[in-house]
Amino acid sequence: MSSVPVTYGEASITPRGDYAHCDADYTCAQPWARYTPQEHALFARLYARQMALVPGRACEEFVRALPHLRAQRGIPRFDDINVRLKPATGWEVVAVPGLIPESAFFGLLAARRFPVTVWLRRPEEFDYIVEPDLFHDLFGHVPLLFEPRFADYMQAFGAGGLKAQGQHALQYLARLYWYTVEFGLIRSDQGLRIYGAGILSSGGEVAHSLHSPQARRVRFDLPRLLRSRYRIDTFQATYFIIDSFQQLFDATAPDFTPLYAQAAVQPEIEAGMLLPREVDETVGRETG
Ligand code: HBI
Ligand code: FE
Repeated sequence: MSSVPVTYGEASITPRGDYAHCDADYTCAQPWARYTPQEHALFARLYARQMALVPGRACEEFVRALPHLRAQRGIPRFDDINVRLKPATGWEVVAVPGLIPESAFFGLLAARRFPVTVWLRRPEEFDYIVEPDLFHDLFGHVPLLFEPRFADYMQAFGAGGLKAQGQHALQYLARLYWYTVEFGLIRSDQGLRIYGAGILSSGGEVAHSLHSPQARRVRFDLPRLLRSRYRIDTFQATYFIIDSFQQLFDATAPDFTPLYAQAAVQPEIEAGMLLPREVDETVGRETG
């Protein structure tokens, strides 16, 4: 299988990784025995950095599920995580060489199979990497697959992606994925909390997402979100806040076709912009 350029966000990336040995569905074996002590140590350093940041900022469901990864001391075996994940929500972690074409990606999600990249970033990429690597996928995405409602949303998102026709729909679904699964915030009794994997796996964006006065934080509104552009190479300028994972799951229930048609005839909204009369939810709200 050759590595084909994959759209990731609004960019097209020729992914890193060895695609020569993956199956037709892009899954491959996790080369666990080949990870070096240096890679295990780098993974553990990334884990420790995030563990100093996420308590009190990540949603409770994420923090509660983290121990299931058993990843404090180094790279876990995906099969070992699946022993706990499968009974919890029917999901399993599968290994992939890296970014895969949308159709394959949606197909895996629809089957409750979450693709986790097998390669880990280099030490010099400790602070920032554009492409999703093993740490981003495993630490950022897998804990919330233990949360039943969110797990159902991820499966519904995959099924929706398989139904989506044509590029425009994929562009809108990419925005939905970006502004929820990757960079979503959620309201809690203690204030705003993070559930987006792109934030939770980032050294700098955890604080930025909750506290930066440069960012806009608006309530989740699907038609508005589908018009919202984003950047993949900077901290986000706009964050969407959901009230609950149930709200997110319910949003995927209706047929999206009219939503795509509506978004296609309305102007796009640049990242960081507010619509007239749109409230920035951060103002005056305890975001600690
Ligand atoms: N492939 N392995 C992998 N991981 C992703 O997060 C991913 C992908 N392919 C496409 C993609 N994400 C995005 O374009 C989604 O919005 C579909
Ligand atoms: Fe991701």
